[in-house]
Amino acid sequence: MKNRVADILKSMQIDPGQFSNGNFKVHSPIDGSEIGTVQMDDKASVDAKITDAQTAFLKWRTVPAPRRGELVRLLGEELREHKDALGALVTAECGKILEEGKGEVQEMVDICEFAVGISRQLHGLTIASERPGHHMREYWQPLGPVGIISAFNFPVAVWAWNTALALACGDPCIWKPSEKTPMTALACQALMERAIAKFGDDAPEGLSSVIVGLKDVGEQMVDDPRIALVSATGSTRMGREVGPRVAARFGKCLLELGGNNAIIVAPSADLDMAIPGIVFGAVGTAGQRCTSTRRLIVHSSVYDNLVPRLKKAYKGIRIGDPLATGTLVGPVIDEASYGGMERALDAARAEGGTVTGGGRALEADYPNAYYVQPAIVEMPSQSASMCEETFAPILYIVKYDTLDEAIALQNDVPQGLSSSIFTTDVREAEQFISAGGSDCGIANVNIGTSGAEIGGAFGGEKETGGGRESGSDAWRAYMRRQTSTVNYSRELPLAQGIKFDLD
Ligand code: UN1
Repeated sequence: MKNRVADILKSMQIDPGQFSNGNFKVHSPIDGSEIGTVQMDDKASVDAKITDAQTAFLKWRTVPAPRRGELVRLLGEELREHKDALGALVTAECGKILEEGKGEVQEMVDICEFAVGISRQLHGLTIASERPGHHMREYWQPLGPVGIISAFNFPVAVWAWNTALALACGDPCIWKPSEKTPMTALACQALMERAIAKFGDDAPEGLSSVIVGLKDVGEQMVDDPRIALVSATGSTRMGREVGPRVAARFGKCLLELGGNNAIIVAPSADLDMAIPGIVFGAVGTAGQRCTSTRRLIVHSSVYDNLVPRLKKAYKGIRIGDPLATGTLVGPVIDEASYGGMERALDAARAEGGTVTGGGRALEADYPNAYYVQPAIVEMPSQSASMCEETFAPILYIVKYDTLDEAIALQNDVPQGLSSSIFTTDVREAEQFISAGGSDCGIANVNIGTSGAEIGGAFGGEKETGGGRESGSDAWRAYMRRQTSTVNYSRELPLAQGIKFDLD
């Protein structure tokens, strides 16, 4: 695997030698082998990077936004050029199949293009003033350095969603990637540096940097008051630590945490569409997307038709080397993740569930990697273990009789990221996306829960953390709102009609 990774790096004109003298080993989940080493940051180097970002901010905020967008355009070009190689590096480091690795890089290209447009649209409002001869306006100003914390499962796209918008908005970025995927992060930084070199002098030193390390360097970034916004993607447990720490210093936080996403399959559902949608949602990325389908809420009239067809589809899923063509499910990230899956399946059994699948796969071929058989778990009712997010390919199935009951089940978990319904009944579809319907940030009809496009705002409610990234007006999180009232008259009337006469 090491040689393969070296070839991938070389094809991006990145010297593999830079991954040979570090003090931290990186392993591929594909076969568990070491693929390189990286140098960890320490307290002093993290501090220096934050200082540089703060200095960079003072300059970058004055560069006109459409010019800032030009840097993002150049980054997008680099990513487009190296899509296949970066996609393969993502696969080698996090184990998702190559199609999904490349798809992730495509998402990066898409957000760059979106952010270039946004760089000409950082618009505020004009607001009617109650005072004669006054104008009231709202401006959006650059915020300050943005700290990005990302997870192993989307090792590069999450950075791009944040960085593309943050740079267009006038904010330098410091990225703390997962310690499981530092090489893809450093490769992205190399592409960013190339884009900066092409862009020219307006880009100050320290505009984009990566900090490599464990929890301590992340905490240092989270606690530093110079980091204006902490955008953190990962588990709810991580968010529970990060959120209050940032709040304690009145910093801003954008949280993208756990999901526990359900698909409702209604009596009128087109099962030929629903089945591939469910399978991709549940086993894609080996169940390690925050948008993965974890629960299936099936109308009792279609249950006996759908579930056997699903089990048959699961039997045909090709598990194996995610770099090989035709593989649909690669390994889970590590042993702990496999253990978590097994524990969740045991808990489901104890709660009366019937498990089909599960267990380790390909152990003889890959003794040091963790391939698993995706599992379907038929549950008598929505139990406690179904309310937890296990980052593995487990799909729990429960029955329902009325749509109200299905929506209540869908909403009755602590997380609120993504949801969907398969129905051909317009009344049901509209009810699902009404005020009394799904309580999630994403509510889809006749597509699965995962695979959101970048044009929409991405994120969710409740324990998902409430943040929104990517499209729509998510750019506003990276800016500070400024209300400005200008008096162009020769009088000084006070608001609320207050008289304050000096004689
Ligand atoms: C994540 O799993 O962290 O909707 C993000 C999707 C992707 C993003 C997932 N566009 O599945």
